[in-house]
Amino acid sequence: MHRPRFILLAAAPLLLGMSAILPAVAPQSHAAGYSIAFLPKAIGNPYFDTAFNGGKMAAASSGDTVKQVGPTAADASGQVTYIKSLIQQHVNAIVVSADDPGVIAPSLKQAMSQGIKVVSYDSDTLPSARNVFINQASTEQIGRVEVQILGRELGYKGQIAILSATSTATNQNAWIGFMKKELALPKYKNMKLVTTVYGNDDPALSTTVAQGLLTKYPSLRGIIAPTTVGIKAAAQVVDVAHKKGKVIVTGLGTPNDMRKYVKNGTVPVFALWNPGNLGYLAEVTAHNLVAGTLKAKVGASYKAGKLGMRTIGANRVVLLGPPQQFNKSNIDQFHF
Ligand code: RAM
Repeated sequence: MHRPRFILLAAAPLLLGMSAILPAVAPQSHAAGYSIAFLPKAIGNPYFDTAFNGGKMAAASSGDTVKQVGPTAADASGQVTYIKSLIQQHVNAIVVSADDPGVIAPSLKQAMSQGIKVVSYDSDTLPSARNVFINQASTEQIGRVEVQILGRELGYKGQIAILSATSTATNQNAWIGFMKKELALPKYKNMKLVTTVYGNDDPALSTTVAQGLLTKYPSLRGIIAPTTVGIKAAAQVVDVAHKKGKVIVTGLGTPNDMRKYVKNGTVPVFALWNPGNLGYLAEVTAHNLVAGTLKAKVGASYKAGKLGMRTIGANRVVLLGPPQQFNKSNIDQFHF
């Protein structure tokens, strides 16, 4: 017990002497490193890995420690188990994409009651169960744009289907709601939505349900898959079935997954945002909430590093930006 104190005292003059030649160290910068956990819908989904890479980039400049944990299948009860364990680990913030808005809400509220900041990203939970939601783009725009793309490609005629993720996903369900509103406009009167099927963001199941669509609806002209996993499976199935051009696939995909299908015409146009920037913005927001430099209040503004100033909007939602459309002429500019 006494020994270390003696060593410290004995070393003090030496340390004091050294301080003159050492660069000034700001202890606050070390203290500002927070532990922030990303909890995606499921791990093993390249979309969420890209988002997490953005989170890592933000953490590298703030000194935070980030990790990504989550269920292997997109399953809300699996997420609850992880939230409980993150509470026990006393992380400073949880960044979560909800598999179901309500199922994870009680455990997130428990986390918040213990001082953990909760930022939802990609797919929201109940607003009362998070401090801020980082929305990738306007929900209405994302939903409508996918129908607009397919309408243009099909000359506003024919049977179409939706291949979604899980039936409880907040984001997909909200987008599908706006797809239906768009489809109700007079210009789509000859386009008929025949069914919505769910591939649960699982590549094998998404492939099976995409195959099922082609068998069950031989006159099908288009598939909208508002999920990066679903659109990849649908494109593959249509391509293998030699239905390119007969069945148009669109929705939300990553340029790396879609490049081949855009070039061969199976997916002439699709949309997305920059998932890396989404993760970056979520990390910066979580950091500022933990640091107290941002209050989770409508109208509060903060510096979001390379993304510039951001303001918390209605319902405590922060918007990343407009969705991007990708086609043959621009896809080679994107690599994620
Ligand atoms: C899948 C997930 C995610 C969604 C993207 C478009 O990877 O369902 O929640 O935002 O697709």
